[in-house]
Amino acid sequence: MVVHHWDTDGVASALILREERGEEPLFFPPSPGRYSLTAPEREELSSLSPREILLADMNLSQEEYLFLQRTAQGNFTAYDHHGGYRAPEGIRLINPLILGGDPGDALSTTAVLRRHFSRSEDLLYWLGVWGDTGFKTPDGSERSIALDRFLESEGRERSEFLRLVTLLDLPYRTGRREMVLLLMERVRTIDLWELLKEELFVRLEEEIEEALRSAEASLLHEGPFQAVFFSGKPLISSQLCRTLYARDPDRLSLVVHDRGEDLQFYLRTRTGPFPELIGEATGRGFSAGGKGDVVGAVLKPEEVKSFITLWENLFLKPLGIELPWELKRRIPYL
Ligand SMILES: [Mn+2]
Repeated sequence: MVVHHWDTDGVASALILREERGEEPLFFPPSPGRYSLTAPEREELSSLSPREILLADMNLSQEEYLFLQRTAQGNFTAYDHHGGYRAPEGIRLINPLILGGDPGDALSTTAVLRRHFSRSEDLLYWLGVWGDTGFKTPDGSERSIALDRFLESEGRERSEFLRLVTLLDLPYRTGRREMVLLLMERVRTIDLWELLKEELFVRLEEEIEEALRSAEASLLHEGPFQAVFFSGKPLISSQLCRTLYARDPDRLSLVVHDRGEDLQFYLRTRTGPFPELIGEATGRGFSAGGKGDVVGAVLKPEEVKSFITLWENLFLKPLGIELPWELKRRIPYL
């Protein structure tokens, strides 16, 4: 069984592990938007009695590592490239960032797997690397040129490759786990490049574009803010926030996604970074993070009020900004 992240790097990493084992695994991604397994997912996972479990592109809680280790009767290995956590005790973990390897091998989990299994820089490697780092890789850089060389050897255009990176990301963006599972079944039987012609993914592309359009239609300009408030399943907050920012980087770009059981908060500004806000928020037990000029948080309804107060005090006040009443009114659970 391969438990894997539901984004492009996670999907490509799961496919590398399938190749390396030379067997058909069960693919078991957690629900999109979640970085842990729900209680029913854990129950299902145990009931499948896997002989071996491989974890790709995710770091879990200590308790969850032990759960997977127990469920696989010790036949458990984790492959990852995220930093900022301790090596879980008694767990086989392959992660150069945690184990003091070369950070250059930690671009993506596909890069970690390439090194670990002595593989070539193939399509799966590049899909993971580009999924995680492509948006911040400048044209003309060494990595970008290496990608072009690879694509030339494959006889493919850069545009086809970029679309493939996006297609592997689409199923999770719908917010529906069954779509990720459908993708994993499809890629067992066809060549990855063939996905570009699959009807299903063209439909998903339209579904996500429609969700982006309708969310954007609610765009508000208030004071120094440009803000979007939306609800529903699609996981499009980070993309929306990046789009708003690109359009007008002088404004504070705010995206608030009411997901029913929780609220996703996204803020991107030229005046980031937000180390004080993120440090204080995580110190108080909020699920918050970010790097550079973006901060994100997933808040339970009962946490919204105290998180927004923290944000006003630690970030807005020092900049002399007051949260406009019209925006305050739109934040659910406040
Ligand atoms: Mn990754």
